[in-house]
Amino acid sequence: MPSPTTITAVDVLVTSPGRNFVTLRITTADGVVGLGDATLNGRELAVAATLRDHIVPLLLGQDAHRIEDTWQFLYRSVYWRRGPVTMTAIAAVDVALWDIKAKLAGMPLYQLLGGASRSGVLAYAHASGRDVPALLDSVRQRIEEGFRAIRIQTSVPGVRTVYGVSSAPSPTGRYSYEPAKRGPLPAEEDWDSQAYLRHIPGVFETVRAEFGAELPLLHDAHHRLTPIQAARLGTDLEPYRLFWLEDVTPAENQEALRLVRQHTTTPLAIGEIFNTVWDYQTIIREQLIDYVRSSVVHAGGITGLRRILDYAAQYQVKSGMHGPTDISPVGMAAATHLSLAIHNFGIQEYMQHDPITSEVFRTSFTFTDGLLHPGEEPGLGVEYDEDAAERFPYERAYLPFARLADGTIHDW
Ligand code: GCO
Ligand code: MG
Repeated sequence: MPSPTTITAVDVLVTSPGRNFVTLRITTADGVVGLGDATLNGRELAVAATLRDHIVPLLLGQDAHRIEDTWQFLYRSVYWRRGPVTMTAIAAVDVALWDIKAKLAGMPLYQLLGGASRSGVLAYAHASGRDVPALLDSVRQRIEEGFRAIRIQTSVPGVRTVYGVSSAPSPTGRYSYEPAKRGPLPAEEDWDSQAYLRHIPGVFETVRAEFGAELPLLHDAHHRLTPIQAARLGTDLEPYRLFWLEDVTPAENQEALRLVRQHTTTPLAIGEIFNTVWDYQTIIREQLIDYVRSSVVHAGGITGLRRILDYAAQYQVKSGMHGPTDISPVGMAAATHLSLAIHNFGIQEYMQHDPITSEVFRTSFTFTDGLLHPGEEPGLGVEYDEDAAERFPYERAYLPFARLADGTIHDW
């Protein structure tokens, strides 16, 4: 007879309601079900295969209560530790086990993580426009939807397609930018850093003039600048008092931020592509950043991200968890529980999924007056409808890549 908390079934579920998602479902002998998000945009099936072929056999027969031991076992026993595929797979297991533990405790997950440290989680929305009037309309719309913090992305004269800006206005007015395009090959975009650096400060000047000094504004440079260019941008944006400037340089070079930091007081955020606390070692210890962008999904789950955030807390660095549409509703729910509980919460990205996504994922988190709240359901508060999921089979989709005018590949 297995004990009631023995893991008896583990399913890797791939579905595509509007976009691709990978979900891990762990079931115990007593029939308690936990969900984890295993979505890695553009490489979904690599994580699904890691889970299905290598990790599921290790979980069957184990005790679902042993979260820390399972995390350490999966991290250390692989030998080829770290990396996005492995850490996303570990995250999915970790979050599913936390979901089970919280359900068994009869509590929403945030209670197990120490209880609420605040009444709700400040969320920022995306606003974008192909020109400045369209951008101002987009900001107005997000404010009407209740958002109290807004990320600004805009087209750049002379550049055809820019990260974060929809190529056509959505008929519903909904912000519906989705960079991973379905199709056999990735889309090619173009880029010009000088044109971008000339254009962006004027955009922020106009947005500030229109919406006043108090609205928190954010911007994502999406890994495209050299350190000295990034320093210039940070300096030029200082009059507009950004909440943060994100991913100014390619994230893998931690030392690059030393130069940026020497030149500007614009707060910096980085880390959505990081996987472990080791990726943050230099930039947190030297206080080169202000916000940690890692999500629960790509940084080893609640267990992995909490380690990063506890380290960050010693240096007054706060959370700014990644929350684009490629974090599934399961990942968003996990983020909301963790954000409610930790002390060093900063802000939470909330891009909002296409309404069709809710046919597969039923969530209990709410968004009111600019704040997310995870709700009071035991566990994560997410249910997965497998029948609905089967109506949306996986479709290959790639993130785009960028080339400069002379054909050189650039960071996307
Ligand atoms: C953000 C991110 C995303 C990424 C996407 C890639 O700040 O929200 O930069 O939009 O581009 O997650 O999969
Ligand atoms: Mg980003």
